[in-house]
Amino acid sequence: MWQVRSVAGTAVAAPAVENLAMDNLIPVPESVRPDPATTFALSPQTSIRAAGDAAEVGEYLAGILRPSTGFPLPVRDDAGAIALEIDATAETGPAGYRLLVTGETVGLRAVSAEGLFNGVQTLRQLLPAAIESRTEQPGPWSVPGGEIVDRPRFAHRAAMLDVARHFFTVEQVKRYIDQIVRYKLNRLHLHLTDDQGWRIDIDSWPKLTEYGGGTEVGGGPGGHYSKQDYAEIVEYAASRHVVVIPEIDLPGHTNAALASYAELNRDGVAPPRYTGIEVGFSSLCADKEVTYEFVEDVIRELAEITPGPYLHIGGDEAEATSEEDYKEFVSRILPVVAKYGKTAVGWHEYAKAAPQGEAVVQYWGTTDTDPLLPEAVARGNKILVSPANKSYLDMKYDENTPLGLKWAGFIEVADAYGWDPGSYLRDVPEEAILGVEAPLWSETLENSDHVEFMAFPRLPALAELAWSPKSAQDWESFAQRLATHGPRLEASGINYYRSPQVPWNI
Ligand code: TNX
Repeated sequence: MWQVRSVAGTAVAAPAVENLAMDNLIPVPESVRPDPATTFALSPQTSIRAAGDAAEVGEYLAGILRPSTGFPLPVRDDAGAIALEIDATAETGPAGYRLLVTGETVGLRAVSAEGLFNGVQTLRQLLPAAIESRTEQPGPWSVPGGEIVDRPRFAHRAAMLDVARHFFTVEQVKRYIDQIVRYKLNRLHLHLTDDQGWRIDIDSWPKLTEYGGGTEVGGGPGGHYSKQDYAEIVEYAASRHVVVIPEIDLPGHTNAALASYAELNRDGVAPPRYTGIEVGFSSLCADKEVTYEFVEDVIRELAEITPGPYLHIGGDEAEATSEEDYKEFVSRILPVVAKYGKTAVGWHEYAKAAPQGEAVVQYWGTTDTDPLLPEAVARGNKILVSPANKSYLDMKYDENTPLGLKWAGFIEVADAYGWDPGSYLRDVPEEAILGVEAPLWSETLENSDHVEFMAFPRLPALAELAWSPKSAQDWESFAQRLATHGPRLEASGINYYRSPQVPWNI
């Protein structure tokens, strides 16, 4: 990577040429106009100018740049060669940005702090990979000259983490948030409950976590978030312009709740806790009033601690619920979600209960059509696409992948990249697509190393589908650009799969 060049007797490390180009960005920007004759260099004297709402983004940027450069990089409101400016006339849309790199300055403009934050993710990718190191590195710290104007194709660019099958701590979730934002994702869906564990405190039903949270797949100790832990995740996510979407999976996937409260069961007998990986065997009772008292308490308490607009009510694989009960149950809880001020999100089966208006239908099927979808679109629902055979980060890459499942097929990097979220669903027009999600189920995943191995590098592939204009998407180009992210991921300490489809330069 590093060539050592001797200047007047001193050894100076110079970055390899690929770092001095604007063409290795992921997601690829809407427009790039390189100025190859020009380079900006960070120096010990560089300041960051960022005032008002831009200041927090300025501090975030400084936090990335200080450890590896060893430069002080003060954030000031009056002067600085790197300038972050909120400018209502920037014409970059709500989340886009304009980045101009000259010999003397780096100027970033956006209409919002969110836009600046996205621009900062671009700027860090323009610096040498070693910028990601948390220890001081030699530099030099050059940024290639030119101009980038960029904005997202889809407003909703999500990752999902299943903290129910295996529990992940607050620190592990924060780590994942920091990783997904590098690729400009802006939603984190937390799958908080399932057969194997209930992970969020509900004060009015304390045994859910006391007992129902005390195990996980394989019989480990599990764990759960206090409301304060959850608030900490939500706040951390917000500081990185990520909205948390909490999911309580209903009426199936509820063994942890049923095991915690006998009265929720049809026969009044609590089943044992479950640590296997089968699905579709548990159900709340649609014909018991206590079910609705329980669900309302859960939704109310969760809505109270969730500032974001969405509440995900699951609805998938309710194989132990009759069709009639399923529709009755979902129809009764949808108004409860609305009562507590939230927009419902559900796995696509819940569309059987005809949610109205802006409700979000999350498609996880393995084909490009489902009769529920055009009906949902006709009602005005928004469709979130996460086809299991394209976007499921828990599917194995190939038959040799040591982690993951394979029920939806193997998903190599080119498969994750090779579809178009806007036109993939046959009977859904692009205007009805809210965005893209990359779910990561954790039946086989026990730690951050595992999470990262499955997410990287497929998450960057899906992020490009969600952010970049269709016209700029191209597998050959993506694979070349991704290759340059190997050293970047390594410098960041992110584990990843060395896919043979990518010409890694490591
Ligand atoms: C299906 S996809 C599930 C999850 C599993 C996952 C494993 C969906 C909505 N439900 O319960 O964890 O497959 O890939």
